[in-house]
Amino acid sequence: MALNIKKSDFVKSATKPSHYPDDIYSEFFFAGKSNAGKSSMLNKICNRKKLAITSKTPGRTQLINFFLINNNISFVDIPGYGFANSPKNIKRSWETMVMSYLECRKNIASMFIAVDIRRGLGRLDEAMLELCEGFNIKANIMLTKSDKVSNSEKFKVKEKTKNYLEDYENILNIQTFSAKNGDGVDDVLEIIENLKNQN
Ligand SMILES: Nc1nc2c(ncn2[C@@H]2O[C@H](COP(=O)(O)OP(=O)(O)OP(=O)(O)O)[C@@H](O)[C@H]2O)c(=O)[nH]1
Ligand SMILES: [Mg+2]
Repeated sequence: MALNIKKSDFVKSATKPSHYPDDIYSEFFFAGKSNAGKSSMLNKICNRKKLAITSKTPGRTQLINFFLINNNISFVDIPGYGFANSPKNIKRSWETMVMSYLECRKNIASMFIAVDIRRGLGRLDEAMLELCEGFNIKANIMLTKSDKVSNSEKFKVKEKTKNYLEDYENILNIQTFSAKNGDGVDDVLEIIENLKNQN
């Protein structure tokens, strides 16, 4: 069964744990390289245009943004990593923000990691996967912007990614996704439905 999202609300933005909302609901967070399409994915699955702010300018999401879904599931849009020429102080504040999120948050059910299908997995995506493995967080790889490539290319990248990640034990799913044509939306909703009561 797939999750039916009837209601989605922005709760708050935070930079540190003392500002987070209560950790009472199963939480799914959206990570990925800057500009990979995290915020667009969140909006698409909630069927909302501007719930999370999206932008052509990489590095748009600079805070940890919390959303409440159907009054009983939590979604979190975390800042992207690795936008070109990001200065050292931004890198450091990203690390502090994300590390403390991963360390403190007890209600994390799973993560969705957005990877632009035209670029494929990068070094920083692998670092993120390893980081999550260390925290025992299961990951779902979303190959985003799939509307930009042919069906055969979609298949090819998916298989390649699957083979490449064979040794990772914390990968649950590898899916293509498009915020433009809805590819993968039902799969994401099904993944969430299946995981939401497991932690
Ligand atoms: N064609 C196409 N464009 C997309 C898709 N998803 C996102 N985009 C575009 O990619 C750009 C970045 O999207 P965002 O959702 O803001 O990306 P993000 O990962 O949240 O970026 P940061 O918050 O900066 O880390 C925007 O111009 C979107 O319109 C998609 O599925 N298809
Ligand atoms: Mg964003």
